[in-house]
This record gives sequence, structure tokens and C-alpha cells, in this order.
Amino acid sequence: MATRKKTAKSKTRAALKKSARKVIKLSSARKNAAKNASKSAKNGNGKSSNLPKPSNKPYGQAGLALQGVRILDFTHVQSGPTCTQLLAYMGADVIKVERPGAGDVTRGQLRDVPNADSLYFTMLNGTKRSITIDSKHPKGMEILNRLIKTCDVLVENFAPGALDRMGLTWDYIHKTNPRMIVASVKGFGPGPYEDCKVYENVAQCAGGAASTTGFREGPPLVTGAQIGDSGTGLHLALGIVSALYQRIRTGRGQKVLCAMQDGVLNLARVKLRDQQRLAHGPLTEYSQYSEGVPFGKAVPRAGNDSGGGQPAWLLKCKGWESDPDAYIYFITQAPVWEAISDLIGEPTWKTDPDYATPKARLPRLKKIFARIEEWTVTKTKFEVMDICNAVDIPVGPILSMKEIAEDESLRKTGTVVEVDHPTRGKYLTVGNPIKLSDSPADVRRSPLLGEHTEEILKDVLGYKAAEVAEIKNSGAITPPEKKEKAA
Ligand code: CAO
Repeated sequence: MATRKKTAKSKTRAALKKSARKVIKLSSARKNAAKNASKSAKNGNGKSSNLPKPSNKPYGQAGLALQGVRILDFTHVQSGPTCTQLLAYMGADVIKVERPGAGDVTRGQLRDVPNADSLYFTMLNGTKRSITIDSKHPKGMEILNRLIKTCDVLVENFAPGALDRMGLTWDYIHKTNPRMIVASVKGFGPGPYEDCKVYENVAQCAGGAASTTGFREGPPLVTGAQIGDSGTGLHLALGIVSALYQRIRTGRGQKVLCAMQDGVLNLARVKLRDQQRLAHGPLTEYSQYSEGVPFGKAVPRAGNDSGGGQPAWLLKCKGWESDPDAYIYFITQAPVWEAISDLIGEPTWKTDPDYATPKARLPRLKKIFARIEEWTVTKTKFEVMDICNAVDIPVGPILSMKEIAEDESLRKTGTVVEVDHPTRGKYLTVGNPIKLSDSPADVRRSPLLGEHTEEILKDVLGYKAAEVAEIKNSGAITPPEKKEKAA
């Protein structure tokens, strides 16, 4: 077993190294296209390639993956900010445009520390720069125009039509900067609901997740994982990176649209699979089947059943009476059935025709899991984890957020990161869940409202000191009450 695991690990390492070699540094591609073309190397097949020669720098010291990409970040709340935070972690310069005096509404939502930006905001806007601009002020629009000319991607998740109402239509942006990629999250794609405003749980419901989550006897259920907001933000990030890649060939930008309903459906696709399977008979891996309950016309809620072909269930562990998270998710993967039978003290199940094959077990799943639970309930979830994994039985402890926050291994990998904030102090954030071997994640605290306004006006947009003073006086970057004073 050890040898098998070692071989798999070294194969993964080799694959990672191989894919890292293929990483394209967009900044170099943009700035040095001509230079790179002349330096073009031969690829593995001996054909000429437009990639620069492989860098000699040690892995992790050749810059960040999205270095040189500049994002005009018009996002708010969760879906859009998830996307742009990830791009910032990957090295993009993300300039978050916020309304003067107010900013992203989440700065003030679910506040735990008085007068400090909320965790809602700080955990979704790390590594970004903040500039305040009133987009409805003529001078504000002038600044935005300069940003449009200098940025690679505009990302927004306003309600349908809001960007157009600002005057920032696709035609206008494309004319101002033909290379600009305009990426949007909306609740629904084109169709009867396209004009609707949408929040997380609306998307979970409309994307098919809620109708298939929960227990059969209960109502539809939304899940705590933000598959509508953060899930769609992730989809958008992939769309943006793909559009950046295509732009290397075409030289032009394009629109990227992710509807939250579509994003949720993509994540719930196994349930659309099951909907089609229903036409050919009952879903035999659902515990409903083993309980003899007939199926209706639509995919039912399946409680804690596995969504795949290996029957599974959530089982109590030692301490469940007082600890709401003392549970383990237990998968009866067919190849390890013998190990499971031995472990729980039912060795005859290895050969008994009623239990020996996956098909024979299907109508008996309830009884089987009840028997396995008699064993798991005598152990803690971590003991079950250790014992089962030693013989390759896939199980998962139910980890509380407290346990995750305190987990040393997640800190070591940078998946959970502690950052320091000037007004709220230290807080935990989720780092980059995507690990690139040649691009370390750049995880930093979120910006204060307008913290980088002056810096961006001068360094990115080239305004002189006198012009910055004039902009300040105009009221385009200051909250309304200051505007009145300025007037
Ligand atoms: N200066 C001046 N005005 C600004 C501004 C700025 N810097 N930034 C935003 N605004 C204005 C916009 O122009 C718009 O004004 P108008 O409606 O007058 O044109 C307004 O602020 C933003 O409007 P909104 O409708 O997007 O905001 P909302 O709070 O009413 O709705 C939401 C929020 C999320 C429901 C909506 O934006 C939406 O449906 N977005 C798309 C789907 C989405 O991403 N949902 C996930 C949200 S996370 O749970």
C-alpha cells in the first residue's frame, strides 16, 4: 500500500511540475510579446512555440501567475468579490471602486467590532486596493475612463442594467479600450428572470440545489456553503482567465457572463443526471429505495446519501449526545467491503450472498449502516478516521468551524491565514485554495475605504498633484457631506 501511495504521490509531483512549466505569464506576454516571439523556443515535439524559454529561476521566484493583469473591480457583496479576491491572490492588481463615504455595503454588515470593517467584507476583499469614485459625478466618470483605458478586466455584479445606467455600456467600454474584458455576475441568464435581483439562496433555489437538499420528509433546504455567490465567483474567475488567454491570440476583449442559476446548476449537475436516470427506473443507491418508498416524478431529497455510486451515510461517533459535530461520513466503497466487514465484526458479510456484492447490499443499506454505526459510536470521529484510513476505507469527520479555525495543517498550507488589520486587529481569512507550484499566493488584509485613492490617481492614472487637489475639491472622490463643504 505504501509503495502504491508513494508512486501516486511522485506521479502527482511530476504532473504538477509539468503543468507549472506550461503556466503562461500574462504580464510578460502583454509587455514583451515581440521580444518573446523572437526568442521562441521549441516545444517537446520539436515544433516551434510562442512561449518564452523556460525560466531558470527557482520555482516560486518567477513572479505571480497574474502579475501585470490589472482589474477594475466594480464588485460588491459576495459573488463578484470572491472572484476578484482570487485573482488578487494570483497576483493581479485589483482596484476596487467604491462609492465615496459608503463603500461596499458589506463593510457595515454583520459587524462584530464597532467601527471596523466587518469580517463579511474583510474576508472577501483581501489583497485589493480601494479607490473611492462617484461614478455619477462628471469628474468621477473622467477618472473611470482613465481606469478603463489602463485596466485589462472590468468585473461587476450590479443589478441588471446598473452598469449601463452609469453610461458604461459594452459598446462604450469596448470603444474606449478594445482589449478590455467585461465580466459580470447576474442572477439569471437571458430569459424571463433576467432583470431580477438575486442573492445567494435565491440562486440555490433556482439552480436546483435546494429541491435536492435536505431530508425526504422535510422541506427543501439551502446549504451553508455559498455555492450561489462564491460558487459563481469561482466560475467567473475561470471565465476571465480564459478570456485573458484568448486575448493573447486575438488582441481583443470580450464579455464574460456567469449567471448564478447556471453556476449552481453546474455544481448540482449530478442531480440533473439522476433526473434523467429516473426515467429508466428507481435510483437504487438512494436510501429511499432500500426503504421501499416509491419515487415520484422529480429527483427527491436524499438526506445524507452519497451523490455517487458508492453508498454512504452519516454515522454517530462517541460523544454525539453532547457534541453536535461528533459524526463521521462513512463510504462503503465496494473494493474495501471486506475490510469494512472485518472492522465492524461481521466477517461473514464478506461471503454471505445477501451482502457480498454491491447489488445485493442495495436493498439492505439501512441495516448495514445501522450496524456500522454500532461500531463508530464506540470511537471518536478522529479514531474512526485513523482506523479506517489505515485500511483505505474513505471516511470524513464532521469538522466544526472551530476545529477548522484551529487546524494547524490548514494554517501550514496557507488555506487558513491570519492577517492583521489596522482597525480590527488580527483576523482569519481563507487563503488561496488553488495551489500553484510556481506562483505563491499573495494573501493580505483588505483595504480601508478609499485607502489607495491618491496612490492610484497618481501612480496608475498619472494625475499630477495639482490635478489630484482639483479632483478632491470637485467632490468626485469624497462623500456627500464633504462635497457640500467643498461647494
Ligand atoms: N458611485 C455611484 N453610484 C454607484 C457606485 C459608485 N461608485 N457604485 C454603485 N453605484 C450605484 C449603481 O449605479 C446603482 O445605482 P442605480 O440603481 O441608480 O443605477 C446602485 O449603486 C447599485 O445598485 P444594485 O441594484 O446593484 O445594488 P442593490 O444593493 O440594490 O442590489 C444585488 C444588490 C446584489 C441584489 C444586485 O446588485 C444584484 O442582483 N446583483 C447581481 C447578482 C449578484 O451578484 N448577486 C449576489 C450578491 S451577493 O449575495
